[in-house]
Amino acid sequence: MSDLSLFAEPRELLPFDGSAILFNQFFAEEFTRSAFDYLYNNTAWEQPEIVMFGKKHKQACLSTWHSDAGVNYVYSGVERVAHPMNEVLSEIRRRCETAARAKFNSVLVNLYRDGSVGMGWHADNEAVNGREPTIASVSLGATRRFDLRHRQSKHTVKVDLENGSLLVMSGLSQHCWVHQIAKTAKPVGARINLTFRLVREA
Ligand SMILES: O=C(O)CCC(=O)C(=O)O
Ligand SMILES: [Mn+2]
Repeated sequence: MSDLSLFAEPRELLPFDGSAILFNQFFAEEFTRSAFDYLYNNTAWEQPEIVMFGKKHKQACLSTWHSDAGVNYVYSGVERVAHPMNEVLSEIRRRCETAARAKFNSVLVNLYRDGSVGMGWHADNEAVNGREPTIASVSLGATRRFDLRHRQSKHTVKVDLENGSLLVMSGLSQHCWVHQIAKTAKPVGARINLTFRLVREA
């Protein structure tokens, strides 16, 4: 087997209590470039105010929520109003559904403008995601480090999420682990992350 094909092999990141499978170079470079440009320029980015420790803060990440089930998404005291999917999101979703062997009806689109923007420790464990959700996370643009930490043992897994990668989290991963994108002082460009989910109407 050549070195190149080794890179393309999906890799399980979690040693126990759930699954997080990383597919590097899942999307071809040409596709990622046009998808990034389209989403960067055509998304009506929002900067929601979240509630942390009883105080309102503007979330550092710009983002939008798209759902063809029309389901609004509530987390950290904020309600994200559902926008329709567009063609680029639908195409990426189709490819994720095949790899993840799961269905998705919604996606949270996040823009990390540079290294000063991160996302703190959390799990995607809101009831609207359902029990043991499968979540497909696509990275476009700059590489950023992604950390997973086991809630009990504090075992930590650190991995670079590169342009064109797909990370499929499932099973107990949202119950037993938390995850983050740490801020970095290194000069990094913009990154767009898409997390596809299957949410249920209330
Ligand atoms: O940007 C990432 O890779 C993670 C995003 C995330 O955890 C989320 O949107 O819930
Ligand atoms: Mn998350």
